[in-house]
Amino acid sequence: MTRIRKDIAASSGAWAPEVLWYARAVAALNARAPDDRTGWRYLGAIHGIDVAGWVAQGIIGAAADLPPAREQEALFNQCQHAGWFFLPWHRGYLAAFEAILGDWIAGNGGPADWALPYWNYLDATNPDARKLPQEFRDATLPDGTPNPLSAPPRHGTDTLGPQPWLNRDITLAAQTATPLFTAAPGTVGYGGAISGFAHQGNLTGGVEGNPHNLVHVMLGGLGAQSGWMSDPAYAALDPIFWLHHCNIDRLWEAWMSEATNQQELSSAWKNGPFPQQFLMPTPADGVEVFVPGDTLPGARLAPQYDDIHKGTGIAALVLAAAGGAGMPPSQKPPRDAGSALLGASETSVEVTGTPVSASVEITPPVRRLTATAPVKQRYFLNLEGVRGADPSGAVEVYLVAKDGDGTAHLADTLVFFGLASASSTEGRHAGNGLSAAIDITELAESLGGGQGLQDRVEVRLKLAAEGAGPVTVDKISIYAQDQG
Ligand SMILES: [Cu+2]
Repeated sequence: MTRIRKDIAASSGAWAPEVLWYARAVAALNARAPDDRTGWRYLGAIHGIDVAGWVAQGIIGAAADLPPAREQEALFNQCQHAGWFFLPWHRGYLAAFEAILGDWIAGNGGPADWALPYWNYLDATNPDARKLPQEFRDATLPDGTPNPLSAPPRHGTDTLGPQPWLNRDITLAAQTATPLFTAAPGTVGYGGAISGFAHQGNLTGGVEGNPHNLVHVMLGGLGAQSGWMSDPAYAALDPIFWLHHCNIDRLWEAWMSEATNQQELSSAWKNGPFPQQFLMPTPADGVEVFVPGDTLPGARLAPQYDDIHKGTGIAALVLAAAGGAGMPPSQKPPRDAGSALLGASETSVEVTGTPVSASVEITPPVRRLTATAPVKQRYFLNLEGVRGADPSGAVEVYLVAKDGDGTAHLADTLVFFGLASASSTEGRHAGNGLSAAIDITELAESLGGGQGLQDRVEVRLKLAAEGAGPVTVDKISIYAQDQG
């Protein structure tokens, strides 16, 4: 039996059978006990759980309702963010979820091949693509009973795009701008930098930053009182989470279909992480191990999509001779492209609603990164060790021209999904904060009057949302990578 995942917008009119079956399954799984491995709350806790918060919000009655501590240690709080396991972990998670829901649906009169729909929010051919699907907003199901798809608290927007509190749009730029899956230190790769088992790793990947993190926060909102989608310890309890991640997974599938993109295939990645491995429940209430290699095309957890071109930025027809879609071959870094640290700020900065300045002194690298010189380089600005108390944070990053009028130019707005959990010193994998990089090559060159990077780069930081809690940035660094 093959499950084929379809665009939720493809069915004309609301409440297509696959969506109605999804809603019924959500309600049924919600009724299962918190220690039932096939229950809604157990599945959500695999992504993340804040036990005290779940009790306080009435999601569970008491901590004692949860499975034994050893089982929680092994299965809860597994989600992988800010590292190269982000995409394969979430792919295995979706597969386990789809199998469990599909099992209930098939057993209750629904189709045997039910598949999770995806939310194709960047489909330019659909004017309503960015609107939260109607089924996730209606108060009731067609039969008048409460709708579990619209119940979770969402304090952001119903239409994805720039907001007064988040001046950044979702894009498909990562689909064509990042041909390497794994980022060299301090650079942007499609899937993130090398990491171990990391609830919050150390460097966010291109597609994870945008659109993934932005969609979470646009739906959930920013600030202390944000909705579930803005917090990894609650996000997977919101049924829209699964349609969002299904689309992120489809973006990866599309990216891998482009022959010039370089998917990570090392055994450290394919068989990782070690010693702690990824565990998922099965429909029969068992537990199964999976490794990232199981999620690659053709492997046992590979998904099937009706289409991987619409709204993915990857054209259906790629001319082999052109070197790939949207990117001239000269810009593609070689497979083993290294990176070099050019400089870093001396002290940490506290970011609030009022712009704060910091500067990075550039030390020209002693040797070129590769033997072939002269080589054009790309420059990356990194915010490292970003911490804060809000569930997620958003920081506007500006570069300031040294000469001239000193105008600040927006380089990017970085969204840090799971800020609080990455800052908490409790738990096994947290406490180091989050890191993200921005490719500043073009902006730095225009500010430097064509002379490349200036000796001293002036950076200005400010929170995107008014009233959000302060964010600390441990270090601002600049890395260079040969353009190849
Ligand atoms: Cu997510």
